[in-house]
Amino acid sequence: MPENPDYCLKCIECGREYEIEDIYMCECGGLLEVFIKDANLKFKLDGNLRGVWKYSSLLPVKIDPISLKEGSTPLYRCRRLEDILKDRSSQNLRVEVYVKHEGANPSGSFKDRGMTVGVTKAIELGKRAVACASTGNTSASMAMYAAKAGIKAYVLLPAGKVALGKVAQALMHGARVIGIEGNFDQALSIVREVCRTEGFYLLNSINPFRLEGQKTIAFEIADEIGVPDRVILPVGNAGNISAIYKGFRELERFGLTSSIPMMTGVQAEGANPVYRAVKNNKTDIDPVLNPETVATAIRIGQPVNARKAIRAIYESGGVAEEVSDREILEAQKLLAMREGIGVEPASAASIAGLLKLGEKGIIESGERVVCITTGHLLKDPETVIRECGEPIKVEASVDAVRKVL
Ligand code: AN7
Repeated sequence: MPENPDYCLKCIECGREYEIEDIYMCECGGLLEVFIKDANLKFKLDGNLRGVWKYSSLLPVKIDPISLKEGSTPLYRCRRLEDILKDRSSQNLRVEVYVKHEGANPSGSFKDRGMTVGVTKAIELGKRAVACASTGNTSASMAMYAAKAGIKAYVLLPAGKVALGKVAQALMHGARVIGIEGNFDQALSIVREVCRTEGFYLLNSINPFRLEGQKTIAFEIADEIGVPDRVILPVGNAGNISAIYKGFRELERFGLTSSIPMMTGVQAEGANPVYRAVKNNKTDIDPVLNPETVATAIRIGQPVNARKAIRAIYESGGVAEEVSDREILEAQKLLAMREGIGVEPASAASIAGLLKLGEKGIIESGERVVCITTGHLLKDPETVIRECGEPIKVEASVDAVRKVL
């Protein structure tokens, strides 16, 4: 049995606390988060990663988890990236760079950390079906955990705008997959209403329990190398940056660490509401009505967790950055070819952001930086073929092959 903490749901706007768990928003309209009131910590930050449930004494569930052994992802020191940063900067920039590769999770993205907690909560609350809108990875992960739990899964996708690998996963794991003629933001607003009328459990990142699983990214980083100076990650619906920040805050609150990294969010130029809000010193976003980017995972114009994310950035002294599709695709290639780490375009936004912030002098010498690569290369094979071209084809002879070596 998990050693569950004493917790409640708390509104980030008005501070109201709820003991009931089957809600997604405060009555005032504010976002909720799980507030861990007290915990009896049964784990140590000893470098021994054993997955999400190592940290069960800070995870708000009361039953045995629905788990596929998520988490415990590799953290790579990337010395070639360090050299590239130095070469591109004007002032001999010396930065320690790590990549935490969340593509190594069971479904190939960080969403599994959230879904193991979210689907467990669905079972705990007696739900028979879960649902989400998705740019792809959430649906793949939710379908997989719903299959493991033996409950139904309903998925709404922006038709024609989801990478092939993700659709394949949602279908094969048995979700009911519905494409809508609209974007992610519209799909989310529809699925919220459908969940209300049908009694499905909503597993988008507006669900505060899902983010609790994702905060274990912070726990694992601190477990392995201590608290870094900066964490850089792609921002779409803005749940993950909020979750990781919360994770670091909890470690500090419970006396396990004594600092917080600068939370650094990277968006695509065509889907950049959080970047624009931070640039203009605002606490809320103006939606982007027609978001567009090659990084379809983060093709989101109205992130529901924007207010949490913007707080995370301000309170931690971090920044937001935007990168072009070209910068994203170049960073994807660089990481694959120079470090041997294969990621999908959205994940490469974190690397593109690292390089850009290094060149601008915002990242300083001496910093220890962790970039989160959120999803695996195989999620989006079509973009890879468009970038790299088809393999060379020759007749079946040694001569023909030798000619093209
Ligand atoms: C690879 O699957 O929103 O800022 O519906 O798949 O927490 O939303 C995916 C998001 C980054 C952004 N990288 O994370 C979905 C979905 C990858 C992603 C993000 C997503 P959030």
